[in-house]
Amino acid sequence: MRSTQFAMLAIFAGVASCAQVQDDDDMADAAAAELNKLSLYQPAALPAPQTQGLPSEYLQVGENLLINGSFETPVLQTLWSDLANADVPGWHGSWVDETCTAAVRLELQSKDLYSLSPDLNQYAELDSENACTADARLKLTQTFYTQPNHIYRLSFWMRARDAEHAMGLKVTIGGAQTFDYVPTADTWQVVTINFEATASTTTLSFTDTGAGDTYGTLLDAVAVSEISVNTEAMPKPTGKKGKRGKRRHSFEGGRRHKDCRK
Ligand SMILES: [Ca+2]
Ligand SMILES: [Ca+2]
Repeated sequence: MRSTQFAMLAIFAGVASCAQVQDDDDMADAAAAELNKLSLYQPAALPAPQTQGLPSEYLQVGENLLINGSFETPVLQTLWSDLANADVPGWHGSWVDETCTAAVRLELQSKDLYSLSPDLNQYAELDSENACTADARLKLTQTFYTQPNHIYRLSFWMRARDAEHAMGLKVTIGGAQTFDYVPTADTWQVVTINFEATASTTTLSFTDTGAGDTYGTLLDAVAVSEISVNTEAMPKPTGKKGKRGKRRHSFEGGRRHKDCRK
């Protein structure tokens, strides 16, 4: 009997403690529900410059975490240029042909070269020049800081340089999530992918998977932004004190917050 009473007390204490956690965590629960409205790893493609909307008025997209995502640096003095890695801030290129020991060249083009109306003035082509062979396809990567369990949005513009050559683009996020595309030559498309970070840094990569023939996939306007919850704009939980409502945060624990269910 005594042991039963002890067990009952322990259960009651556990429930009370759990209730307290939930009580303190009401706003986080509400924020979690907003973030859970997002579909992860389900790419959407729209004609540029349209971007996919957010499923809740309480969700907001933060600043772009990438450097030189629109390939506007350096400013080209010619209609196109093959540049060393060191001359293109933010990005690191490597040859798809890993046996090629020639110095990697990243190709940037001006909007005036083919009048393709990119984002701002310049964009990248992922099948470059000056490789060991005609296969000058590139893998472009950039690594940025993230918070595990927080939700981010990747968006980028893609287009095929022409319709006569075989085109392909592979996108990876954090090395684990991979998406394959066949860009078309008639228009820029904006691809949007929501993802959940799993580490304190995340690496993004774009690899040309078409034919290795110096006619490649065009890439522009790459952005990664955290999607957070504007809890200040949300209705406050009833019967609580006024200490709630952290501003512009992705509540502690990210999308999958802890709860008390067994
Ligand atoms: Ca650009
Ligand atoms: Ca090609």
